[in-house]
Amino acid sequence: MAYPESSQPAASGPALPESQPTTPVSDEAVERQAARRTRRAFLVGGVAALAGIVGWNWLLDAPQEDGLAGPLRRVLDANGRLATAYFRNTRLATEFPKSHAKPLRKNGTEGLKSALGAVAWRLQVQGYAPAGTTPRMQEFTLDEVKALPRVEMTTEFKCIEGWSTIVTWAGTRLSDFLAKYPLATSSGRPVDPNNPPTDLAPYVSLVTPDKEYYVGLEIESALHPQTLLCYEMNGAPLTPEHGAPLRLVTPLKYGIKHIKRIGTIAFLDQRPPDYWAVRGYDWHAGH
Ligand SMILES: Nc1nc2c(c(=O)[nH]1)N[C@H]1C(S)=C(S)[C@@H](COP(=O)(O)O)O[C@H]1N2
Ligand SMILES: [Mo]
Repeated sequence: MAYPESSQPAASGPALPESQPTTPVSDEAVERQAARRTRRAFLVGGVAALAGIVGWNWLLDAPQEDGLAGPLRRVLDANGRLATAYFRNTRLATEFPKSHAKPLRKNGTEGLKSALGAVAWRLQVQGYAPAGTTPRMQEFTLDEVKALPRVEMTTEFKCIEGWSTIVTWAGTRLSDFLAKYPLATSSGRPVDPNNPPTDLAPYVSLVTPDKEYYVGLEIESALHPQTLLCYEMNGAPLTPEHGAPLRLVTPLKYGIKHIKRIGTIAFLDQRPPDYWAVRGYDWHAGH
């Protein structure tokens, strides 16, 4: 199949994603918009400066800790702990207006070839266990996953073959799932940067029910706020080809990591095998 937006044949190995052509806009329209933006920036900037002066005086009046105003010190400490613990090299993927979403092509059928009994399907989760102990196993129905907070996001899905599509996804954050069901820690406590670092599993493995497709993630990616256990695409329930009943969506990574039809999730102390990494692609597959 030839895809017009890709200059690389699909079989030629990893291709860099290309920027997609956007709707052409006249110079005049661009200038009008720029002028509006500048006016708004002045206004927003002025309000921010005022808030800054008021806030700054409040901060300077507060008692000092470590040569820094107390409230500032505490915020920096808390954020610093979280950031250094989990989001050292992280950013957020750009989100788009929902109206930009387009149908996503079907790509990749490993692990989807056998019939899936919708009634029999359960998400199996293997908890993180200290070495030499038997891990906890817990089963979840789709309804239990759907009972968690629903998050919707419109992000760009990028396949390593060189094409991309903006898609609206809905599901639950893997981090929210783990807040309710604390299976990523050996203590069974929710993820918390104040816990000893060894309490948290460094890796996650996701495998289809038939074990034909499998993905490995670092825990930082699994806990990222845009990493979803996803059950809806472009406003409709996921179809089997797109990974029903549950797939992974993690928009800072290429499509190869967005495993469709998740059967088992396991929290591990070793980097798990990954379908495309064992075939020569980068294990992290970030972009
Ligand atoms: N189970 C499973 N998940 C998979 C694949 C696969 O072959 N099997 N292919 C991956 C690749 S390479 C891509 S680009 C996306 C495509 O998702 P889509 O079919 O919903 O577009 O699924 C990913 N997840
Ligand atoms: Mo892909």
